[in-house]
Amino acid sequence: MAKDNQKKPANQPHQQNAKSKQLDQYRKDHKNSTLTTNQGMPVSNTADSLKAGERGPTLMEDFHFREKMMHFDNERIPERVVHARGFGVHGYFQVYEPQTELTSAKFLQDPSVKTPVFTRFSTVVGQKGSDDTVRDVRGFATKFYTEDGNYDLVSNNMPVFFFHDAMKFPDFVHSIKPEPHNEMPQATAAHDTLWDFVVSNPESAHMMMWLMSDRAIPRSFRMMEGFGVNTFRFVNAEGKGRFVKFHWKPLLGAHSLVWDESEKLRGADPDFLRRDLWDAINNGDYPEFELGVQILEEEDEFAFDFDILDPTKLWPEEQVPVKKIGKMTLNQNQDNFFAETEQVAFHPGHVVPGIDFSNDPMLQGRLFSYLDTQLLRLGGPNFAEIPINRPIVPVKNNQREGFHRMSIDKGAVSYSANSMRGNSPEPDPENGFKHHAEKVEGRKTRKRSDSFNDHYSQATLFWNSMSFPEQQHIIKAFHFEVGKVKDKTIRQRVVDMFNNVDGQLASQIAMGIGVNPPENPGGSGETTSSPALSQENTIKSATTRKVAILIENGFDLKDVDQVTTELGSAGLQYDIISKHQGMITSADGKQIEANKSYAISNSVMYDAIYIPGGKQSTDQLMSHNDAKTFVNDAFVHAKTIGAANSAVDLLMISEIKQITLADKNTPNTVATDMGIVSIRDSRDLSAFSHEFITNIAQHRHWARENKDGKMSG
Ligand code: HDE
Repeated sequence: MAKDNQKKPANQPHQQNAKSKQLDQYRKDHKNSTLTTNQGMPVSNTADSLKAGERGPTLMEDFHFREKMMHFDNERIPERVVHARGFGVHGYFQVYEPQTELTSAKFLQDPSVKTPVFTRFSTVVGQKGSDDTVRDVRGFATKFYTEDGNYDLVSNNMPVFFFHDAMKFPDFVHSIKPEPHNEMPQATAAHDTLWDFVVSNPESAHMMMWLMSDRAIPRSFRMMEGFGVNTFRFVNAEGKGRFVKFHWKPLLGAHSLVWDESEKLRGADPDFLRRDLWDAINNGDYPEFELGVQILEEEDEFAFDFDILDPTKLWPEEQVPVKKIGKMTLNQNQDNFFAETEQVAFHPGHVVPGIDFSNDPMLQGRLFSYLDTQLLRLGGPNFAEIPINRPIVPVKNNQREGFHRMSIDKGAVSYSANSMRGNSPEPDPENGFKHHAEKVEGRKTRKRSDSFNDHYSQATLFWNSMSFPEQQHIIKAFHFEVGKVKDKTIRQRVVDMFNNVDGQLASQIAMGIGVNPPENPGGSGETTSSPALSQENTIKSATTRKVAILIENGFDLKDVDQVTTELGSAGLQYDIISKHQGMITSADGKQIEANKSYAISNSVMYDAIYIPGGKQSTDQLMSHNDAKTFVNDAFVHAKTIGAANSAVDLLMISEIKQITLADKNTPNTVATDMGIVSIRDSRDLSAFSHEFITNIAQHRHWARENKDGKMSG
C-alpha cells in the first residue's frame, strides 16, 4: 500500500532542496560498491579495452568490453505506436463511501483502504523525444493495484473520439502521424493528410472541436480532466448491471496555456509538463483528482437523442450528473523512467470483478489492440512479470515459458484440469470474474447503426458552451491548423463541413484560410449548451502556481520579503530572476540569491510576474530588454502582473496599454485592472499581496486579449 507522505510547506529555491536530498540518498545507496559484470564478477578497469600493447589492436577475448557494448547496443525498445511520449508517477486511490449498490469491485468498497496506483500522462502523436506542449490529445492512464488484481482506467483528457469503430484507428493514426514520404510534420495535426481524413470522416467533427479548443494545450497534467470515453458497465454482487462513464476531476481545476505560449515553451522548455509534475511532487504539492462516474440504468439505454454506445458523444453532465466516488493522490515520483514509464503496459481489458464492458464498438476493438501491441514493444507475452506491471496479489495459472520468463515454475503439471496437483490452481465460480449476462442477438454484418449518424449536434453543443475567449481561441486554432494545409480543396471542404456545426464558426474559419465562406451559413440546429464543458466554470485556485520575481541590485528587500512570505503561506512557488544568477544586493546592503537568470528562464514558464520596488533595481530592469520582454509576454498571455513602488515605472514603458496603474496622487492604494496589480509609495504590501494572489487564482485575464493589438489565443 502506498505511504501517505506529509505535505511539505512551500519553500524556495525549492527544486535545489529536493534535488540535493535525492542526490545525498543516491550517494549513500551507492557508497563503496564495486563495479561488476552482469555475471557479478568484479571489474578492474572499465575505461580501457584490452589491447595487445598500449598502442595495439583490441583483443576479441575482452569479455567485459563485449558485454558492456552488447548491452548498450540494445538499450532501446520500440516506442509506443501512439502515446509514445509520456511521464508516470505513483500515488494511491481511496473511495469516499462503499459503492456496493453500483459495483462489487473491491477497491470501491472500503474508504480506509489505500489502493496503490501508477498514472502515465502522455501526448498521442509525437515521438518519444517530442515536445510536451504541442496541440494534441493527452493520455491519462491509471493502473490500480487492487486486491482483486490490476484494474487499468485508460483515459484521455477529452471525452469523445474521432470515429466510432476501432477498425478506423490505423487509418486515422496514419493520417495524423508525419506524412510517410518525408516524415513531416512532427507531432502536429496541422497538415494535409489529417484534414483529408477529417473531411472524409464527418463523425470526427465533435472531437475536432475539442482538439481545436484550449483543452489540447493544458497548463499542467495536474490541471486536466480525464475521461474514460468508452461506455463501460458496473455490475453489483447481485449481478445487476448499469452503464457507466468514468471521469477524473482535478482539484486544481482544468486550465490551459495560450497558443503563443505553448509554441514558445517548446523552445524554452520542451519538458514543461513533465517538469511541472515532477517538481510539484518533489515540493509536496501532490496532484489530486476525484474519480467521477456517470451512471445510466439499463432501462434508460434508449432515453437519449444520441446513442449511449457512440464514442463520438458525451453524456452532458447536466443530464447525467457526475457522482464523485473517490480521490486519487499522486505523491511519489518514479525512480527510473525506463523501468516504470516505458515498461508500464496498460489495457482497457485489465478489469476486476464488478467492472465490465458495453458493446461500444470502439471499446471492443481496443480490447484486442492493447495486448497485441505489448508483444512487440515489451518483447513477448511475459510483460506482466515486469515489476511495474506486476499485481500486488499472487499470480497463479498454468501459463509457462516464452521470452523473458522470470518465474521459475516448479513441478510437472502445467495444465488443467489435472489430478496430479488436485486441479490447483482452480477457477472460483463464486468470486471469479463473471461477464454480465447480457442477451445478444443479431445477424453478422459490417454495418454501423443509424443511431450513430448525427455527427454535428454535439459539436454544436460544445461550440455553444464555450465562452467568448474560448471561441476566439478555437477560430485561431483552425486558422493555424487548417491554414497549414496546402490543398485548397481540403481547406474549402473543412469550411463546408464545419458549416454543419455553426455558420458563424465556418465563416470565421474561412476568413483566415483564404477560401470562401459558406454560401448559406448553417448549423446543426442544436441550441442548448452545457456549462460543464467550459473551462471558465472550472475550479479557480492560486495554490501551486509559479511566480517570477524580477530584481537587480538595489531592490527593496521589504518588497521582496513581504510578498514572498504571503506567496509561501498561500502555497505558491516562486523563482528570483536577475540578469546574473547568484547573490544580489538590496538597497540596504542585504543579499539574497537569484536562483535563475534570464538566460535560463522565460516568461512562459510562469503563471504570474512580480516586480518589487527599489529605484536602482527598476532603473536597471528598464535598461535591458530581458525584463521588458518578460513583462510584455506575460501581458500578451493574459497573466497576472504585480508591481510595487518604483517598479510601476517599468510597466509604463512596456507594451501595457489602456490599463489603469497605481497613481502617484493616490499613494498606498492598490490599483487592479484586468489582472495588473500595482501600488505606489507603500511600505505595507499585505493588501497588495492579497490582491495579487486573488488575481493569480483567476488563471488568466482574457479581457486583456487584443489590448496591445496582438492576439494570444
Ligand atoms: Fe488507445 N492505444 N486506442 N485510446 N490509448 C494505445 O496501446 C487504441 C483510445 C490511450 O500511457 C496503444 O500500449 C485503439 C481511446 C492511452 O501507456 C494501442 C483505439 C482512448 C494510451 C492503442 C484507441 C485511448 C493508449 C499504444 C480505438 C481514451 C497510452 C501503446 C480507436 C479512452 C497508455 C499501447 C500508456 C495507447 C490502441 C482509442 C487512450 C495501439 C485501437 C478512445 C491513454 O494499443
